[in-house]
Amino acid sequence: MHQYLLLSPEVASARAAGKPVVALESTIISHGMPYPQNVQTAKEVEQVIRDAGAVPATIALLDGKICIGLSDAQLELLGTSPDAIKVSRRDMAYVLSKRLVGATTVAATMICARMAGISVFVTGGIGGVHRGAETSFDISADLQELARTDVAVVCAGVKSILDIGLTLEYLETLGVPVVSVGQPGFPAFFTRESGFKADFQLDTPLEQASFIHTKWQLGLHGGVVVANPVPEASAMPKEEIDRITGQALREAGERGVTGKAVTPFLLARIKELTQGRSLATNIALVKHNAVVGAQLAVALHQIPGMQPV
Ligand code: PSU
Ligand code: MN
Repeated sequence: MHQYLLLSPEVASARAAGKPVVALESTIISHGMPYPQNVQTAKEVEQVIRDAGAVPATIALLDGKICIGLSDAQLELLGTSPDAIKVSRRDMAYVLSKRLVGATTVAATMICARMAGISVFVTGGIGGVHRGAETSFDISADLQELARTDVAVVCAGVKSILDIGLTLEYLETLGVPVVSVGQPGFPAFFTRESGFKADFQLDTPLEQASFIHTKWQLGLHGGVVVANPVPEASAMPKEEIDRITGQALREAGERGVTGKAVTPFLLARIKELTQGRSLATNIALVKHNAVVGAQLAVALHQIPGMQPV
């Protein structure tokens, strides 16, 4: 075990018993949703994973340690602390060496999950290529991480705050496969269709597990995007979300929001402009992803040679 890792009692006993574990990120708690829904959702998502036969491990950086699995008090701290730092790959050493409160993004959560031998990670949406990236150079470090770190990331696609077409092009260049679940189309987070197709449709956990195992057996390092569309009943109307996304993007430009503040700003504005309805969609899709991720972890776990090292 790496000296920086600290496993919660639940995760430690899951590992000792050889049970499948699913990683969860903490930026979604600190910077992705408002309090108290953030903490409540985090707990509910963990329970969905338990009910589906796996063990949840929410990841954060606390007191100089990479915490794999968090207590209720630690979830509360992340959900309420204005000082929680959004941590991507470049921020990890700073936050750990300074013993600050760090909420991990998709990129940082992948790194930590890999260190702990966890192969499946569930979130809402991944970062990507921002609109206007040709001048801003704003491309999420999540994409580079997917290129190099061996973790399957279950998400509901990417939000249309991003340039979805360019995000998929970038993933293709990096050799990251994009798999869709239940439909050929790549989902757009709040809505089920982005207008783009995923690379491969794999509907069952067994097919997904076999694909991922084969990739890694081939020595093809890096992640896989498992894109699971929001349930029909929870999806937002496309015209509404497009209009509101446009407004949030204009405001970010007018206020000069840049760097790591861009994504949290857009998420918060979309929530305000939809009077919280986007939050309900967000919560529903993360829970749905938790089911798919837990089933995938169970299936992967049954493949010989896939047990955590
Ligand atoms: N997209 C969402 N919700 C989120 C995020 C992205 O729909 O909470 C968070 C994730 O933690 C993701 C991060 O890894 O934002 C990407 O930030 P950036 O664009 O600054 O790389
Ligand atoms: Mn960015």
